[in-house]
Amino acid sequence: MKCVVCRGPAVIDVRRANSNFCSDHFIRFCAEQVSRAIREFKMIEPADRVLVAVSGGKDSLAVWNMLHQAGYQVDGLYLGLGIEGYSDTSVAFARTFAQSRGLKLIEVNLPEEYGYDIPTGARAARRTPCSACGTSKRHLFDKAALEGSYEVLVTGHNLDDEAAVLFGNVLRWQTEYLARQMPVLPARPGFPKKVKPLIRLSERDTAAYCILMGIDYMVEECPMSSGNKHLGYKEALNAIELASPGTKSDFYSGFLRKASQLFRAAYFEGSQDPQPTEDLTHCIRCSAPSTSTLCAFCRLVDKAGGMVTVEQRGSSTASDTSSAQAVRITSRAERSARSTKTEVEAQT
Ligand code: Q46
Ligand code: ZN
Ligand code: ZN
Repeated sequence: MKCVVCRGPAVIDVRRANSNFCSDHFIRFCAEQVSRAIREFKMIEPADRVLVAVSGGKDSLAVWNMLHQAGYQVDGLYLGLGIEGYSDTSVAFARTFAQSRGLKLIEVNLPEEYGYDIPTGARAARRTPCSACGTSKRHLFDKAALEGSYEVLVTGHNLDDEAAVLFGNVLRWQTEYLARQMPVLPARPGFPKKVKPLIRLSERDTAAYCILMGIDYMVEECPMSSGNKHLGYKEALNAIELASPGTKSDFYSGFLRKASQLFRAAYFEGSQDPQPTEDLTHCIRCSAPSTSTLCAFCRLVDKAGGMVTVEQRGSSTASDTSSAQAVRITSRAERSARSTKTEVEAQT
């Protein structure tokens, strides 16, 4: 297997691009895909101050590293969810990455600052953990970006994530969600600009990128994710992709090029802003934009806050792995959306 660029030994095949790459050219390929997405969708201007939402996983650390290497001013934001056996470890990966590159990591801790963790808070509020988590993340990411005067909030959603969401929206013809599914949401009063620079890279790409760059990341998925329907959609799309490489990317990029504006036109009468603000008022407690007197986050805090006693949580050290010099990515990686790193076999 030879690199399509330099004819040296390849370490990874990217079947959707019908290409094999050596380590250097794969890293350049990833950087090019990110810069293409940024250019095409006008995601980030050179002078923008950028905040990346960091989970300690491969996608958020990869995008943070790529943006930093591309010369953007980019800080990280970690939200501690208080999930036992997960949050302590994931924050250690985020801290280790930030320290190793001299980057700023802002930390917000739900149990300490708002009195609930996701499992107990969700139970108290009679919500699913991911629903309570989503409300908390949206509110606290927006708040941190606005309070820090960042121009852009970046998330690490990749091609697999976006294709799975699209698949779910199409299966149920959730046309309003289809109208809103964009890799860029413009800034508007009370909300920062939000962008997804990894839409041209797969999970397998970001895992390989991290290993080749020596970035240690949290491999384990959040324990609350089991039963998440998007994991099923990812598996279905991976099966299709295995039989017909490139389908996933065509599905998502074709939607952006050919269909998304039709849904937006139907819902928002030609407006480029897929998040109309006219129905919004302000939360009387936190003044965030809201459709009701109290915003969804403040209602959640009312029900869930005070559910945990704050205890000092020890932070484990970032562990193990990846001093890998070369990697071989097996085709099994295409079959699994859940444990990509276990599918990347390090050749030490
Ligand atoms: S962190 Fe939060 Fe995810 Fe865990 S509780 Fe669900 S939404 S699965 S990306
Ligand atoms: Zn090469
Ligand atoms: Zn509020």
